[in-house]
Amino acid sequence: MIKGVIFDLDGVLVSTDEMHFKAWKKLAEELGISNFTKDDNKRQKGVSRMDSLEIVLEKGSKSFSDVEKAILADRKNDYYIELLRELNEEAVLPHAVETLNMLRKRGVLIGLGSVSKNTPVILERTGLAPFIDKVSCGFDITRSKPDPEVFLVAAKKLGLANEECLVVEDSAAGVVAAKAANMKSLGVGPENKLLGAEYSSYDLQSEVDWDEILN
Ligand code: B16
Ligand code: MG
Repeated sequence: MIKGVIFDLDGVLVSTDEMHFKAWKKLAEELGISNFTKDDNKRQKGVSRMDSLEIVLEKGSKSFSDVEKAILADRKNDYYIELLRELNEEAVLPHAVETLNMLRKRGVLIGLGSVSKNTPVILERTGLAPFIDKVSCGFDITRSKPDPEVFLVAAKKLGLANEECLVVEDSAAGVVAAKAANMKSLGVGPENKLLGAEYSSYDLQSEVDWDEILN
């Protein structure tokens, strides 16, 4: 029986994808990489900041030392943080609040499993913080999805066994991480059918039978 649901953040509860894209695109252009596209950005979903940088750099021809790469990743994050200043509750995705309320009413614990180090800021700015029982984010882990660490930490913080948790994800890396954590998953978003999750739906309600999933 499912006693806790662990939500990914970007692309599941909030829409920050466009902000990530704009920030990476700005950095890419400064590096002389003019062909960084939304398809490249799709591959960055659920992937760590440093691994996301590699996806940008592989489109160019210059090589950089580890120190230079760390500076570039910080620069992108500065651009992203600047864009996050505009973030508010309008960025919360359809059915997110309704679903979080429904789960809480049913006594299901709610976890957050995101590799983003901007998770606390995003939860505050969107007003989602009060809906979440326990947060596992980039500050709690050393390995990014597809490693299961972020979900294992979330289950531990919720006080639940791994198999008592369901993961909700919009990225293939996140679904692989859930499987590795011995958790079933619900894939959402435009690619939901392609993610390899046990359940799939465009959003958090339209094709989801929560009674079936939870029991
Ligand atoms: P940051 P998730 C991921 O969040 C994003 O999908 C991914 O695009 C980003 O690179 C990563 O967080 C790190 O985020 O640079 O803010 O620390 O999907 O795990 O919620
Ligand atoms: Mg995501």
